[in-house]
Parts: sequence; C-alpha cells; structure tokens
Amino acid sequence: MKILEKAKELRKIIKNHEVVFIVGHKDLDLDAIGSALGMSYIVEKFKREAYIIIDDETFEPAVEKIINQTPKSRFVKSSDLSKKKKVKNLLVVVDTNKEKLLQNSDLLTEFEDVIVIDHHQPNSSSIQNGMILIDTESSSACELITELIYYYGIRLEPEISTTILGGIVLDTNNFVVKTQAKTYFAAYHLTSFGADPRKVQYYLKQDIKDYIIRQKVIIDVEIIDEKFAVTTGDDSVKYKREELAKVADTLLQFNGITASFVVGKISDDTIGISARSEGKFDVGALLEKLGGGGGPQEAATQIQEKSINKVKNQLLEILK
Ligand SMILES: [Mn+2]
Repeated sequence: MKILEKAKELRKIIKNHEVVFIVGHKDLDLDAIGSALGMSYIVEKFKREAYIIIDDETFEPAVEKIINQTPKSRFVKSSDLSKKKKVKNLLVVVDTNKEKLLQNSDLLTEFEDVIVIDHHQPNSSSIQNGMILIDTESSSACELITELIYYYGIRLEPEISTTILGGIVLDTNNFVVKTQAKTYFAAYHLTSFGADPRKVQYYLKQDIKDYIIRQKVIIDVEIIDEKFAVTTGDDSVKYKREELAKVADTLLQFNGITASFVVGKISDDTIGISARSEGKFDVGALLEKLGGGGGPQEAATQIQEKSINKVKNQLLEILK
C-alpha cells in the first residue's frame, strides 16, 4: 500500500491523542532510530507530546552517535511509561511489524491505539490490530517517514535530516538495494534541508574487524548453476543476523549472480541463512521450505542445528 493514501487519517489519529510513544525493533539500527526521530518531529508538528521508547542497553556505533546528540528528554524506558502517559496515549511502531521484535515485546498490551509504519514483509506473527501501514516496496522506514514529512510540509533541521537520510542509505546499502524514484526523491528532499551525505558516511563507518570477518565469509563462495552464490561462515564464529545479510547484499553485486545465500552460525545451536535476490528468483518462497520466510528479494531463516554443512546441503538440495 502507499502510505500517502493514509496520511490524512494518520494525522487525525495522532491529533486525537495527547501523547504519542514511538518504538522500533530491538537492537536499534539507523533506520529504526531515524524513522522514530522523524516520527517524533511529525507528532510535535501536530502539537502533541512525543517520546521514543528505548530499552536497549547497548547500541551499535551509528545509533550511539545519534542518541548522544539527541536531548535525553526525547527518550523513555518502557518501565517509566506511566510517568509520561496521559489519558489518551498512542503507540507508533516503526521499522518492524512483529510484536516479539519490539524493544519490549509486552508493549502492545499497554496501548489501546496502535499504528505500524514499516517496510518489512508481514507474516502470521505480525501485529494485527490498529492502523497497519506497511509498504514492502519502500526501501526503508525512513523513506516512508520522509514521504509523510514532505506531504505534511514539515521543515527539518539539518541534523535530523542527516539521521533520516542515514536510515535510507543503510537499508539501500548506498542506493543499491530496493532503490526507486521515490527513494531518490526522499534523499533529495532531505538534502534540501541540509542533510549531509558525508556525515552519513561518518555514522556508517564500520569496524574493520567486522569487515574482515565478512570478507572471510565471501572468500568461500560457490557459484551454483552460474547464477546462485552460496557461501558459509566459519564453524567457530557466531555471526549477527545483519552481518549475514550484508554479505548476501554484497554477493548480489557481482556479474551473473541473481540470488545469494549466506549460511552461518548465529548461536550455539542455531544456523541462520540470509538470502537476497534481484527479484526474478523468489528467495522468500524458497526459504519457506526451510522454515523461514520474507519477500521475493529478501528472506531469512533460522534452523535448530549445529552443523553448518548439513544446512548448506539442505539448501543446495532445494536449489537443485
Ligand atoms: Mn529498516
């Protein structure tokens, strides 16, 4: 669905509440914090109070930089919600649509009114009640928030524009993945408010050790049928799910590769697969056969298993 079709209704719902709480997924990334901050500007433009719920104890470097430059009064822990609540409270979920992925997975029980603004594929465990604004065609939650900011005619400061641009740059992998005309338009609009692409690159500066770990995963790649890139992580390394996804994104950038699959240990007894596709080959449908899911272009699964090779062989079987 297109978010702008619901923009008027969204404004009405926000104005019908006194306080709006905004929450992203656990392990905040630049898209989650950027869209949450952008949403808080929209809410304040409508003269309502806005707080971002954060329970994460540690932050990845980009998110830490953003949080440190934002006034503390913008954030609230879910344990302190009652101090900020008034009679009419609204919860806006950004950058996820799954209850169990929220900063606090019990949060929904605290709110009668809920809005979800997201770009991820919904499934049976997605939030059902409330106003669900999911556009899986969009690159990022930050792109959706920028569309709203444009529609409502809200002017932004350079700092917050840079943060929101950062979310788009992260989720498109520097305008490579899921980038369409409106993605560039959002980037143009944010840049017109002074968003600084060099500062985005500073936010996204990566740890060289993580980079080397990812390169080691890439080195083992096998090309199947001249179009599928399949690679596996080291047996002794536990990978973050987003690290596997980044490797899959990278593999898609090579000539002839239409889909990529990265298999790696994500905990002692769980193996993850992250898959990416240019779109012709539906990786979501494929990974459903391995208990996972997602969209045609992005999908993942987690399998209770200790042997990476077993999982890789299962994957190869299905690919054939
Ligand atoms: Mn996102």
